[in-house]
Amino acid sequence: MVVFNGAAQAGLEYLLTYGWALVLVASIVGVFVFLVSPSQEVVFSSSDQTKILLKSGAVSADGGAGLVLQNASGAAIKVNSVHFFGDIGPAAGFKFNGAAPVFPVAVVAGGEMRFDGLASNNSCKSGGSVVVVYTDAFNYERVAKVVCNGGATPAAWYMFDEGSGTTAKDSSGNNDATVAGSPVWSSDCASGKCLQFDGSTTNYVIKNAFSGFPTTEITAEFWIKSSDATRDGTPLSYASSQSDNDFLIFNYRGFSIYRGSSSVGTAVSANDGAWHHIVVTWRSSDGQARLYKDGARRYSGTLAAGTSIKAGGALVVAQEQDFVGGGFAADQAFVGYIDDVKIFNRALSDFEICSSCREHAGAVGVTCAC
Ligand SMILES: [Ca+2]
Ligand SMILES: [Ca+2]
Repeated sequence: MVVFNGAAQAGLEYLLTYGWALVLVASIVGVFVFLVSPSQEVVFSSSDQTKILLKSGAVSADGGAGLVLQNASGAAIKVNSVHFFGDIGPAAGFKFNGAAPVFPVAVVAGGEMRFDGLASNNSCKSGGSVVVVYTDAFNYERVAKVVCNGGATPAAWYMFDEGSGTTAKDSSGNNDATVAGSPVWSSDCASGKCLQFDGSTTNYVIKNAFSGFPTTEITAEFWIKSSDATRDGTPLSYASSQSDNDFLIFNYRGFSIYRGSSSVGTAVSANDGAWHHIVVTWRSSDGQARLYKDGARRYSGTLAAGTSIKAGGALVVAQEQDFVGGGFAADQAFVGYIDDVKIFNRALSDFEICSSCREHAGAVGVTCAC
């Protein structure tokens, strides 16, 4: 029961009677502020943020020739205006889908929005964002904001597209790794080539010592496919002189996240024989630990608040380390396929992780649940 005194009751009645007018005035003021202050940060409802997506990842949008967004709204839209924040652009000669933009520009469902001639070409990693104002299929004007991967410099990005050899190139340029043993280079992948592991302790990918491993905030993401029902398959382990489980994603039959001597169980599995996008984030400040599966946040808890991962350790893909760079056990080895492993120095947002899921979901028949 809520009891109002006379003044509050009068205020409530006033709000109920005239609230619509206040909302209208606030909306007009908001639109006006947006129009006159394009550099101002704008906050929009999350429902609209999934409609316009960075098409091919947060670092390189299309391989060096511009920035590509996608109309993921499920219907044709009309783009009324585009606003860039941060140092993205546009510069002289700015083009939208190959031509000088004359708004509104129609974009079919699933269609591309390709921006060329940007001031900081192809750099939707520089802390910027793109705001797209568009009219949807119901003739409503909507606003979608695409946040670039600001501040999240990848500490490593293994695409496993080499297809042969003993080097797994780090596309971020920091930590090329060694492919040990004889995992199979496969074409059944989320993107390009990937590696298939058979669960033997001699097959893995290692970077020892890893340069610049995140210490107080991290995102680890990868695509995996496994149908193994017997092992505590480990996609990723980082061991340091501080702990052999300094940062560990353990057991695809029911993932646990280890942070040194602490761990949490998520009860989320990924061994049903289908591809899955798995992302784990952790930050020291409040211990927030999250696990995402196929774009959806499936676990959120608290883990090792106030502690730090120790730099200078070893990152191993497909084995669980019991000392730095070794101590593998067959019953904890990964069986199956791994592709597109990324490590970031920041806990990525729900939106960024959703965008990352959609990057390769279509190729492997995954519907991102976000
Ligand atoms: Ca790949
Ligand atoms: Ca261990």
